[in-house]
Amino acid sequence: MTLVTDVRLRRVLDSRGNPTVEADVLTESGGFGRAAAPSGASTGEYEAIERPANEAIAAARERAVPRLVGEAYAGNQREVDALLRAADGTDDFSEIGANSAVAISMAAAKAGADVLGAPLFQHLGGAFRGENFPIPLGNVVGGGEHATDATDIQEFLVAPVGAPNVADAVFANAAVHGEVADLLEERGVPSGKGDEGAWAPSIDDAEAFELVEHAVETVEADVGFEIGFGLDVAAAELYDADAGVYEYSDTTRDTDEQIDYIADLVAEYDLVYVEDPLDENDYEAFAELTDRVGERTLICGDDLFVTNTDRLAEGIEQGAANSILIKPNQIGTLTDAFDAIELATRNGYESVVSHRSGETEDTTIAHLAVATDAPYVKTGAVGGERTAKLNELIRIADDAT
Ligand code: 2PG
Ligand code: MG
Repeated sequence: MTLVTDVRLRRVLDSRGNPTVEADVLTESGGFGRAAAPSGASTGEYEAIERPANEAIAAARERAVPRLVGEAYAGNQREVDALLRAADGTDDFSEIGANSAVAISMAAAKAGADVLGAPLFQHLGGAFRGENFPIPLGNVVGGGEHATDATDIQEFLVAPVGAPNVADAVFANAAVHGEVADLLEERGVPSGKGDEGAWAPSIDDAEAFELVEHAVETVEADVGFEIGFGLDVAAAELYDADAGVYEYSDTTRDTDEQIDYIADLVAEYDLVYVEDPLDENDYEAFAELTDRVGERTLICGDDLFVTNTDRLAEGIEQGAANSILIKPNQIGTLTDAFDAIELATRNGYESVVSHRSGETEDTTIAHLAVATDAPYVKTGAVGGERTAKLNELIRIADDAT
């Protein structure tokens, strides 16, 4: 029933206005799945390779599509993904492009779910999930590679840890985003938005901390539940490897100073989540920071692990971080993403499922987060390509009860 009968690939727009790969997978019994690849800006050095959309499509049509059509079963995800790997023949999907690979992989999963008449999260293993729902991490202020002339720290995230349900959590994040806008207006600070819809004012990190803390307190008082504070430092983008220092607009910090700085921020703002606080090659510094603050917060590896089991295994060995960011396009297939989640879980690491800064209306990550019982899902606070995922989470929760 789930035998793949056609794979169609096309270029569609992503949220930055760039072309990305969309895949349709059709099956024998009329099953249909459609998915599109997201795209990063602050990409990790060790990510699978994204090729220009037209090249990735041409290469996948030549190498992968003939191996799948009439051969693979969309309901058998491991088979589909193994065929994609075999068709590509490299470790990093540099032949067919990780963008073609991930679009086909996710579209096959959706086609498999369609044949079963089940929602994607159930097909992906969510039938036994508990009452938990992933808490959305909402990016409310940001800069780094996602906006010019804004904060050094890439993302100031809010995490409504006390929300009684997913809808209240989603609306709380949007309310903090709105409150930040009011505060900026009161202070006469003009602001556009960055790639993920977060405010990107020309302020320094210290002011951003104060602003977000203030906005969180106001919304907390209003909604009556706890809202935590988190960061994606994206420190690899700040790190100057030759000089061995992290370059901030107003100062530089060597590795020990960076560790102290982050540990102090964790204490001062009671941070519940800190992503990529250190350079992507520095397992040792990650281990030291995790040792210091890992009991009280999640130290998450994004550029450090790039959803890659080899890199995660190294991190586990060294005690670097205590959670991993899961982005299927960093590694190329859903199977690889699941393997990373499984390895993480077996070793007591939490898995946080994430969007990219360049996104489409695709909702796969919302289902992946629910299916794998992720404690957090990082997918912005506002903006159509972000609300696509957030609203899907609300629908999933609604359908499941
Ligand atoms: C990140 C992501 C998403 P990008 O660093 O975590 O927020 O950004 O997709 O640009 O890598
Ligand atoms: Mg990141």
